[in-house]
Amino acid sequence: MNPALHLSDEVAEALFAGRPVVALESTIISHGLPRPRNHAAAIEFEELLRSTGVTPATIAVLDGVPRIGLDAEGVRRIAEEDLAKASVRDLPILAARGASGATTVAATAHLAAKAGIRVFATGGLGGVHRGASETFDESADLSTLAVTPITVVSAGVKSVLDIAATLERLETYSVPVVGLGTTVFPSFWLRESAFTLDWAVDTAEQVADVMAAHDALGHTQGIVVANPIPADQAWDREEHDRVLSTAIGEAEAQGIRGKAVTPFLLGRIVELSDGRSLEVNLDLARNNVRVAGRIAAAWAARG
Ligand code: PSU
Ligand code: MN
Repeated sequence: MNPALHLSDEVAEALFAGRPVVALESTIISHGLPRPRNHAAAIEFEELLRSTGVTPATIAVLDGVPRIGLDAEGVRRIAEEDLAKASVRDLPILAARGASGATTVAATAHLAAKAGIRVFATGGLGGVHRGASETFDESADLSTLAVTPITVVSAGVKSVLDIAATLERLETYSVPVVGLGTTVFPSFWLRESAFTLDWAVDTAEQVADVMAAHDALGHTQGIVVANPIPADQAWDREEHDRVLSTAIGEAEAQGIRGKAVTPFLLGRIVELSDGRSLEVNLDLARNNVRVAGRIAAAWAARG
């Protein structure tokens, strides 16, 4: 085991015994959901997994130590403290300085894979931002998935991003993208985007089949499972379109740049929708956590 990582006893025992484990990120808690709902959500995501016999591994860097699996105090800290938003490149700096950070999809995937975890649940992936041909603003989530063997369950990407460019990048990086029960790529709060996928799978077992074949071929990229929110939980499309265009306009007008863009938009969208987008965000995240638990169980069952 990598000595730079700290695994909780719960996670270490589950991995050692070959029981299912699902990684959970901390940026969604620290920077993606408002307080105090974020703390309740972090606890709930973990309990959703434990209640089905799957071990949750919430990941964050606390006082310089990359932690794979947090205790209750660690979960409280990612929800209540003003932590840095940490991508892969920040990990050595946090470690050297004894600092703390909430890990993005990229940093969570990187640390989870180093710990031997194969399945990860998040809300939405980061991707290529609108205007990226000028700003070069493309999430390290994509370049990290190019080199990190982990299966990430997400509800696609938000339409605040350039979805077409994001899917092109995943193709360039040879990251398989499979829709769960659909060949329409979802756009986070909505079940659909304007973009289709080449492949759909119907069950967690079929995702595990893809993972096994990926390994057998010697592939070391990540795999993206695009899991649309159930229809009765999706956001109203008209309100969605209206709120997003307002939030994107504000970000541009205020000159929000770089890693501040995603948290700014997420926060404004919750405010502009009177919290409706938040309920949808929580529902899709719960749904991803449950699906990831089933995939981890199917994977563990193969020994
Ligand atoms: N998308 C969401 N919710 C989130 C994020 C993305 O719908 O909370 C977070 C994730 O942690 C993701 C990060 O890894 O934002 C991407 O940020 P950036 O675009 O700065 O790479
Ligand atoms: Mn960025």
